[in-house]
Amino acid sequence: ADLPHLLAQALESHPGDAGFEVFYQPIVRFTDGATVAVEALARWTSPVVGPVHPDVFVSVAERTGLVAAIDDFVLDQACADAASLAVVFGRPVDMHVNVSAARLAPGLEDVVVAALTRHGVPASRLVVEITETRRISDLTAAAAVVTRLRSHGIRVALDDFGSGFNALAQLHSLPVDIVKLDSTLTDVDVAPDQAGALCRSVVTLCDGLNIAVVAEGIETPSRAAALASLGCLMGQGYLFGQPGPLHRLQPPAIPAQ
Ligand code: G
Ligand code: G
Ligand code: NA
Ligand code: MN
Repeated sequence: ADLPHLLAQALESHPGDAGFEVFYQPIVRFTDGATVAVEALARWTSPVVGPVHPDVFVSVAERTGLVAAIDDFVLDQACADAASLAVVFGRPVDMHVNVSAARLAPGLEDVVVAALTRHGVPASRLVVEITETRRISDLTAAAAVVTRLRSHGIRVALDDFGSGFNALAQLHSLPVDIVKLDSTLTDVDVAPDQAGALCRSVVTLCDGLNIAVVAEGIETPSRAAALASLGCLMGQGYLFGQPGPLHRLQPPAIPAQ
């Protein structure tokens, strides 16, 4: 089947009626295991070809200029789900949404603020993750958009930090609140080594800039312990939870007395 065509068809009306849904994955504080936030992630089961891997449909969408439609659907659904998420976790949690770096242009602010307003979600609950698959060509223009978002109290994160283009130049130019340390860099052990030294340096660098660090790809308790010992406060990964639909995010059952 012609995936670009199927994707365009799915996104032209209401993506939720064409197999798109939003999964959530917890972001956890290492010290006490509390879920501080969830990341909203797009999933697509095409009515024609079945489940399509997100790496596949996201890259097709980016090539065909459709990724904004996915980002906007996920943003709106995440805002619509904010109240239910607060019920699941017993208190409000922050919500991270991905926004393609190509989307860092004037107009993004209006779309994001409109979604928050539509669903009555405070700006302080939202984190916009800049997901960079292409080089950000104009960092000055991108920084202006980041500043506009932050002027509303929306926080901004650099996603997959360290895996892509120009990580330090981005950190130099973009006034972000959070860095998400890419899983290729969090493959560290408790034993001191070069990988650990690199993680520690990124954490120190971010501390100096008042930027919080979330370590991605935390799959094992030893990795969580290593990152925590390197000064990282938060992590995300299969250890803490797979991405899943809202109805599968359940608080622990109250044990029988
Ligand atoms: O969730 P998973 O690791 O399978 O996602 C694969 C890739 O797709 C990741 O790079 C992730 O950031 C990206 N992705 C998932 N949901 C969205 C989305 O709503 N918008 C954008 N731009 N990228 C997304
Ligand atoms: O690029 P981004 O960080 O937005 O991608 C998030 C995606 O990474 C999730 O949707 C999920 O599919 C994937 N992911 C989440 N936790 C882990 C993990 O512990 N290990 C691996 N390999 N992938 C993960
Ligand atoms: Na990403
Ligand atoms: Mn992300």
